[in-house]
Amino acid sequence: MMKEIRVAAVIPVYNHWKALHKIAKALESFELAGILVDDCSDAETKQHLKSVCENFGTTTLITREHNGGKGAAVIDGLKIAKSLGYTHALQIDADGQHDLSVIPDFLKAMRDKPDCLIAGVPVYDSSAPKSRTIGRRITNFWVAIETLSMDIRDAMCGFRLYPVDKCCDLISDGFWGYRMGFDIEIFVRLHWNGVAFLFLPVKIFYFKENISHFRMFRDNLEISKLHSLLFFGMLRRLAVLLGRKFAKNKR
Ligand SMILES: Nc1nc2c(ncn2[C@@H]2O[C@H](COP(=O)(O)OP(=O)(O)OP(=O)(O)O)[C@@H](O)[C@H]2O)c(=O)[nH]1
Ligand SMILES: [Mg+2]
Repeated sequence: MMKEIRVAAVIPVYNHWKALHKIAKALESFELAGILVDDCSDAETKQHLKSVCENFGTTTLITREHNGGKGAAVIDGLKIAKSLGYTHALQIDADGQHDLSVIPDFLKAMRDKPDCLIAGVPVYDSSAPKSRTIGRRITNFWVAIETLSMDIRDAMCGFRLYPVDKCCDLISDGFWGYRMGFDIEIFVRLHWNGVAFLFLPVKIFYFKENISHFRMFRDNLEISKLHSLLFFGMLRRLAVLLGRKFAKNKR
């Protein structure tokens, strides 16, 4: 018997509160539950998190005792989603940069292909900083090598709909990066495990008062280190990955 599909949004939160009400309202309008993971935010953000959860009964708040990074928070959210019986988790950034009107498109694609990872391809306007778009291209180049494929059109967009079980299988193995590298690493690892990807466009807004926690030096260093580990990870799996690639091309 097919498992009933249940979706929750998982939102890692670190000192981003301005868009929380708007996000919770959008989730409610799409009849989605929300799991907010507070990663040791400041008192002001905590106050807003509390008020959102009081106002939106479908929103659950998870509080981490130590700041672990975006990845650590998403992992906690995925574990909770599984324990609450959700089959799919929609990861959304808390800063309101994602265009949430695409949620129905993602849900439809997921219902058609429940084992697939449905991921966002960012659509930027002129407000996007050059450094971020260049960094993204470099990462996508490396991800193509690490997966020996062009299957992953974008590995950095934080808007994605995961099949929860497939992610939880990976979580028990541990990750190399728990901060900003996590979004990239989970994609490469899921691809190594044979998960199929489907990409849909998502508009990303860089509004003026946006607060970014992406630290140019620290996070780019983490991401560079991650790519070298993923590259050697690919070499260790080379025979399996090539075998799978040839079998796919033969079909
Ligand atoms: N849990 C947790 N979440 C974080 C941390 N840093 C950032 N986040 C969350 O991760 C998401 C993305 O963070 P941003 O700071 O916007 O980073 P970004 O979107 O990659 O960078 P920009 O494109 O510059 O906005 C948001 O939901 C943040 O609240 C952290 O240390 N812990
Ligand atoms: Mg952001």
